[in-house]
Amino acid sequence: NILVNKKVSIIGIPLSEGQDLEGVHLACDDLRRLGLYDVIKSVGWDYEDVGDVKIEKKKMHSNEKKILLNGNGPEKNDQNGCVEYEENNIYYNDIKNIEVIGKSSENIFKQCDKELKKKNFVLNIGGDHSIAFATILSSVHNYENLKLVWIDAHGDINVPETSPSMNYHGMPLAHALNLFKKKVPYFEWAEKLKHLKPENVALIGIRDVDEYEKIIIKKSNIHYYSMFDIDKHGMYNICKNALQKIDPDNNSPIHVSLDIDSIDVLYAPATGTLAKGGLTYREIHLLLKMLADTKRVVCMDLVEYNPLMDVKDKKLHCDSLPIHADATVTGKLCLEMIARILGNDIA
Ligand code: NNH
Ligand code: MN
Ligand code: MN
Ligand code: MN
Repeated sequence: NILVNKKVSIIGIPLSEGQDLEGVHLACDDLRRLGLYDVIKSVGWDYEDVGDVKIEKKKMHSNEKKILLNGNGPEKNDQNGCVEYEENNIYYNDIKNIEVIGKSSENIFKQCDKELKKKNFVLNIGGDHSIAFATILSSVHNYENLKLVWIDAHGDINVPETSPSMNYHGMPLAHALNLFKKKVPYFEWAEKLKHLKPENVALIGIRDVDEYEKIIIKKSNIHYYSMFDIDKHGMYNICKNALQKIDPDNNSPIHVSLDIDSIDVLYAPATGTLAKGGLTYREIHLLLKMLADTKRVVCMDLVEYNPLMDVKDKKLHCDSLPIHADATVTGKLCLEMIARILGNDIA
């Protein structure tokens, strides 16, 4: 294992402003209550809970500066696979809650940076997927040649010009890849940082991708695997292929960004943007086990779990982890996945 400490830094990131629903900010406390610490200990790791990152409240401005784009609504050009934008009066500070997200992201970056420097396994519990811009830049900053496995029903690779919702949680992958054409307000702190390279990225599980996002994905040089690819080849082969593509030498550190909506609604009903036809219980466990078996995962984001939407679970005989008896379906799965990525080998 490249992490000799066998210690997990737990970072709670109750940021929910990247999407429209209440509740994702409760996930970290919910998992703490359901047995997060006992689960980590039960698979042979020590832990250090560094608490929650401060989420900055929006302040009122009399003269909010607006950054004007050159854009006329997204315009696609299928022939050469380019996405072109023309004159259109979209302002980057029309991204919903961009002040809260940008300022809080700096706090996230600093906290992750501090924990990664300890050579701990850094577990970032969201919050929505907005947190991933800062966590990934932090991993890129700390680990030479970092690889990223992004597990999601969605691409999260919209740029503001193509976003149908102006919700930032649909954009963090594009932002981390430096695909935004303009500077984003409140993200000045990140402008000089190293960004992610597309050839180091595998996107797995996609099935709900916006029209222009498809073009961005194809054009971007990232490696991507839709649900159809998983249906056709099976998760074992998909994961093997993805790792081979992003890390042919088998020696690089890996950041996993896990959106709970990648998993089928049957097994993970508690998330804001449900998309049918997702990963099965076995598929997500196999994927996480194969990633754990590399012994090179250094950081994981677990995002978009909304405890307010969760449903009651039955206690099953196979629930061997020390999870609280009243755990709900999605909450329990979150803890199982954390155990899995740390290397819970049996069954
Ligand atoms: N693609 C949509 C958007 O950009 C939805 C994104 N929603 C997610 N992403 N949950 O993981 O608004
Ligand atoms: Mn996502
Ligand atoms: Mn998603
Ligand atoms: Mn969606």
